[in-house]
Amino acid sequence: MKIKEMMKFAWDNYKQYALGKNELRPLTKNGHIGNMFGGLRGATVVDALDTLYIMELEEEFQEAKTWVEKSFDLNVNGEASLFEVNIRYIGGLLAAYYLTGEEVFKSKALELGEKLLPAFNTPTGIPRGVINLGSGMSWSWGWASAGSSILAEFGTLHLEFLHLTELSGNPVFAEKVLNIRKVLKRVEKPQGLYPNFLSPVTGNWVQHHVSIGGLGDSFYEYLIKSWLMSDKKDSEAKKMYDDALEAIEKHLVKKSAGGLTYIAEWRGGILDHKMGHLACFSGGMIALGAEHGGEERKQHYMDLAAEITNTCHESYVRSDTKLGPEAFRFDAGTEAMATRLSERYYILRPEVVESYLYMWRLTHDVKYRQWGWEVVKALEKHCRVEAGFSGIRDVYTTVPTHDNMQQSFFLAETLKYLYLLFCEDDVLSLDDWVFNTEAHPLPVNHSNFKAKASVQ
Ligand code: DMJ
Repeated sequence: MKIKEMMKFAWDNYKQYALGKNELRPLTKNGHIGNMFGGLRGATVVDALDTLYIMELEEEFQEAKTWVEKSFDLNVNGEASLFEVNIRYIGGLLAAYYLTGEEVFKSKALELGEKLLPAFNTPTGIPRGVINLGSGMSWSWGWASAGSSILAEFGTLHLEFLHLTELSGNPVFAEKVLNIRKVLKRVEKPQGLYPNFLSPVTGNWVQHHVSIGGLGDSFYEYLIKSWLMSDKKDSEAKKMYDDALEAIEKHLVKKSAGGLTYIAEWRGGILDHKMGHLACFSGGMIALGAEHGGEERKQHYMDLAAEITNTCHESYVRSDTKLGPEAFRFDAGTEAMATRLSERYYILRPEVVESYLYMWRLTHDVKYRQWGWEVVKALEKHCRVEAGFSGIRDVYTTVPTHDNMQQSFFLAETLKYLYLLFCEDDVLSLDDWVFNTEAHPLPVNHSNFKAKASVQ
């Protein structure tokens, strides 16, 4: 199948030119380390493990596993993003463990999980965003206002941390994330909305910026997925999700003059009529949550999910490359297109195909497969280069302007979601698995669950 070939191509080039670095630079044919993972290496290896396994790229999976066994060093120093390490490394290792039953993935996940714990040593227990994995020192991002922590960062730990407790028998991981929820339940929500910046010292909001895109996004995703992962027992998470979505719909969901439904951003009560590529995951999330409401509610949310997914598809269709920009706007006569030069890029992000996958699984409307195939063709045409896949700087021109970066989430998410879109529903069934925000599958806590649950 075509998408399997794309994965093999992405992996082989990473292996040849960048194995042990974090990402491949496909134009210059070398590796990129970056500063998100605090000295950890091999982000692409760990992010790719489960995709290689699911696609039955056996030799390539063994190569990746051998690197984890022999070269993945956790005794590192440097500034790491708690969020990124959790979603990519812990998520990737946990998924690899659950799919294969191989102990090495479990022990690395647990060891790394321990190293993240000092970030929670704050007056409220809300973790800070940056941690030195060697010293355990932690601090807030310099760019986050007044030393605040970010909703999408501290709100995107729950799934992985519950599994760390489950696998280690150590309650500390679950305690940390349950405490985060307690703080969030207690704090007053303006109009029922959750702003993106919270002080880890006082537990109060620092700025009233609300977004279902960057800075907010996966917090909402983890609420509904916490409920699903608990086999629908965690009704507190479901209630928080339902209430949040209701507030979002009331205050943020809008329809453009041309009839496109979108989710705006909110700055202290003023709407910014912009939707980020990141926000396009929400079509899939709303559909996933809708599946489990009452009949009327369910139809309402399925319609909303379909409309948002359609809008995100429009942001792709209206570009010359048929790939969508980083952000698109609905103002001054613009509909679903970027208006600023700085928002025209596409960095191989997954959110739009992620929504196609959920919409396909939940409706079986063939248009979602067709839309996914449009993306496959566009990736091949505009992002495939001699030594891998690259992001592009401007989706509105077909003259190639590559950014020389093969993001690890392209292998973890974009290719995985595209592949699953063309598989039968029982390959990683949504009844048995939830995908973390980096598309790493974690098993639903059915009482009869065993590690190495079958993928089929
Ligand atoms: C990924 O690391 C995750 O999907 C995250 O939730 C958002 N950003 C990237 C992909 O765009």
